[in-house]
Amino acid sequence: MSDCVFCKIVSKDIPSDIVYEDEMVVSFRDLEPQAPVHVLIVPKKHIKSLNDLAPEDKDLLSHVMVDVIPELAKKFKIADNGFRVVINTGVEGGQTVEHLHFHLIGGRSMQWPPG
Ligand code: D5M
Repeated sequence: MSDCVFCKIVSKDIPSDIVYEDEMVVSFRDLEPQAPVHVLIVPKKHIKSLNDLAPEDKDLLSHVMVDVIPELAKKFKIADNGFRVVINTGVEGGQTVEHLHFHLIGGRSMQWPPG
């Protein structure tokens, strides 16, 4: 999508601090970090939100959960102490960028409930 900021990061049309990339996803540091470790995992395919997944996206989702998040958690040394994965969805879910993304946040104790 030509006006999507995360598509522009995927295509390298705008810069980002990329920490991981493979054929399905790119991961980069969040511009507004909420913790010592805060990276976004973004599918290369433009999917608007969790509401817009199709059956063919199952491999992508399992890749993110089974491969990418554990690898990044190890890379940033947050696997043992724990971390949080957040998928804000829609207006009331707090989603501000309409391209599906997973926040991987760690390096401090988290609060519950979220704001
Ligand atoms: O989260 C969207 C997140 O995306 C928010 O934490 C800021 C981050 N963001 C927005 N633009 C950029 C760029 N260009 N680089 C890195 N991070 C960015 P949401 O869940 O939609 O509220």
